[in-house]
Amino acid sequence: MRIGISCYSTFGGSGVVATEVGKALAARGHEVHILSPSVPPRLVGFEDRINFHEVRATTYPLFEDAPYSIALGSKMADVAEHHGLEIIHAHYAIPHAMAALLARMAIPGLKVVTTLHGTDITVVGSDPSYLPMVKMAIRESDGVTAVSEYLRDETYRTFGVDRDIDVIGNFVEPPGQESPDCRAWLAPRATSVLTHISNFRPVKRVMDVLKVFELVRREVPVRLVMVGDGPDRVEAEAYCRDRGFASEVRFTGKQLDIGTVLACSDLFLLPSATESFGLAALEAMGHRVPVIASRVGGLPEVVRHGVDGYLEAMGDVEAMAADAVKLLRDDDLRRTMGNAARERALGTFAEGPIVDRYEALYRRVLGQG
Ligand code: GMT
Repeated sequence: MRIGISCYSTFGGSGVVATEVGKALAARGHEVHILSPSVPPRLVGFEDRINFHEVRATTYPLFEDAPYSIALGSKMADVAEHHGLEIIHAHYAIPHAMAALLARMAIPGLKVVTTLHGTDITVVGSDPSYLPMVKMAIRESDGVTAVSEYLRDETYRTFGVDRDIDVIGNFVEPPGQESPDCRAWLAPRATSVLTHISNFRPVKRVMDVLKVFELVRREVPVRLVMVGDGPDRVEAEAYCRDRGFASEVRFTGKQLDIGTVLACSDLFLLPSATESFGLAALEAMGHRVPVIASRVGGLPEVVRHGVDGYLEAMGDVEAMAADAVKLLRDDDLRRTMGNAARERALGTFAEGPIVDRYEALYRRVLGQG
């Protein structure tokens, strides 16, 4: 098949999933064209059958903002026409699904598959300034997927659409051979390492990560690694300085090599306000790192409480800290949970069967399945 994949190139789960699906499809012999404002972080290496198209919205003095959605729709139509695309797979509804529907109007026969990732439904999509168009995009796409049952149900509840939505979860590949050298400088003198990875947006509740750490450090020697960047980083760094533990927290900024960080981590913290799936948690699990997270959204579909880690009420930093202390004091329990987490991540959320499901969906919308 010839497939166009549209996604954001910022660090974030939807761009990661889109790129990894594209790479997996290309490895299976399909021709893949990725359309994005810049090269997505996971699109590294030079591989056969995978092509990148940069989308740029030209400005003009009359425009208050450059119309990115129109530029994206035009690029999709152009690539579809000249490379014979059969499908556009839009990752994150806004604006990729709407742009794909415009391209479908321009290129008869082109099919549109939309994958809903989370905030495109739960935060941004339900905002009245976007809701009617998100609803239309869900209704009019030839195929729609959601990354968890929670997100599918939220979509039905919020938009009241009457159509099938396939649940196809996120996936991980078995980790490579990361060298765990970083433990020597991240956690000198046999201290443990807590890790958080996110885009530091309010929905991630990074201040809760720090509050958990603050409680844990009173009980056990520990360091915290904060990977990523975003609007709440400044406040988070200031908090560490004000509370006198800045030297124990490492803010790495955005990192491509999260595998090495996870290979040096003992526990992963994800106390989000909402999370449709929690790809970062799944990646930690793939590295045998137990997860302590909030019991929200799709996280219970990924992390089994008491098996792969612990789920606590959102904002309950005391319970999360108690879980962390328990696990850091009990190497056997931590190892048992880490092994269970890895088995689940690489079993239930293995790449192969999940890419099979996307492939089957493409064939279905093309009338081949
Ligand atoms: O807001 C974010 O966390 C980024 C967002 C994205 O679109 O990149 O992540 C969402 O999609 C990921 C991949 O499907 C999911 O694993 C995340 O849980 C989801 N984020 C939220 O629902 C907050």
